Amino acid sequence: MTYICIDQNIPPVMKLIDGKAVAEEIKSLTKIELYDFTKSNNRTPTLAAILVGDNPASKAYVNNKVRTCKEIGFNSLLVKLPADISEEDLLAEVEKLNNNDDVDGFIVQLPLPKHIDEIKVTLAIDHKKDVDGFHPINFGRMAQGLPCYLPATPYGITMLLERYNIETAGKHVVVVGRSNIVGTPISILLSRKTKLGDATVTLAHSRTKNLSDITLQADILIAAIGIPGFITEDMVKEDAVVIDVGINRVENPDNPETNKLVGDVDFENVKGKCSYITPVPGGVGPMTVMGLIMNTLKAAKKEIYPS
Ligand code: L34
Repeated sequence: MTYICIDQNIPPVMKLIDGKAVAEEIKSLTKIELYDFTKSNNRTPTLAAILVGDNPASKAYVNNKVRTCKEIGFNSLLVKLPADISEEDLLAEVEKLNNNDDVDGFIVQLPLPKHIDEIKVTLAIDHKKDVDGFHPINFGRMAQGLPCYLPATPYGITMLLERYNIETAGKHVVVVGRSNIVGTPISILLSRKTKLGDATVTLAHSRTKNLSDITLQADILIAAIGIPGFITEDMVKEDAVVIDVGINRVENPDNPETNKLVGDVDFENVKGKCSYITPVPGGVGPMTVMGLIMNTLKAAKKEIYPS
């Protein structure tokens, strides 16, 4: 018998984390859950979204959310408001949704125009309908490991890690970026004493010194800074898992009339070095939408807040 000698020094095979495909799997499972829900409750879960102004990126994201609701069979309600709406009038729209019994959960798509205080608006949302998980009650409950709506992007990331059997316990996770909607919550979530946590987390940001010394220690590197191609090959440890949360619109060299979507990671050069990587588009983005959908189903079932 002859044996083929396998070169032990071949580079590791990078595996793509296919957020689009995982989102499709979850959609199928959600349809089954929805069937049971509508049969026993005689109603359909309803998600509402408030979209202020006409920021093209926000429009695209909200449209994805509305389209996904339709595909699954949820009701959706899109409230479009002009960019020059007053804060008072926007707060009145929030109040209407708080009081609308047909609406299980709703979101106010961010960013809002500069003249509106985002914190004030977030605080005005009934935390029981806050399927974005941005209200301090949900955020605080998340930090303490109590039942809550998890913010959609961190929720989506944990679903991807779970689906690809990527262990987090004892791993060093480095998060780059400390926003309220991604960097800060994902760093808390992954450090909690839970199945998808138990990691040692470093939260790095714009004031971090010697950033690459830190990112090079990451078993799992989460980039959420909003700067195209910021994470370069020399910042990534061999075999690391790379989660790219950035969605940046840059000019498309092939067609200057259109925009190209790129992440915070220099994908082409980093992909050969890591064990897993999420692409942009088709990585975290579709899972953010699924995080929101899962929260909406939880809201309809009154799973987090029974009364
Ligand atoms: N209130 N504001 C609120 N809730 C949120 O959860 C968000 N976010 C972020 C911006 N503001 C928000 C989103 O919805 C980012 N985000 C989001 C949602 C969906 C997608 C990306 C970001 C998405 O679907 N991305 C696709 C491509 C979309 C496109 O073609 O533009 C992807 O494949 O990455």
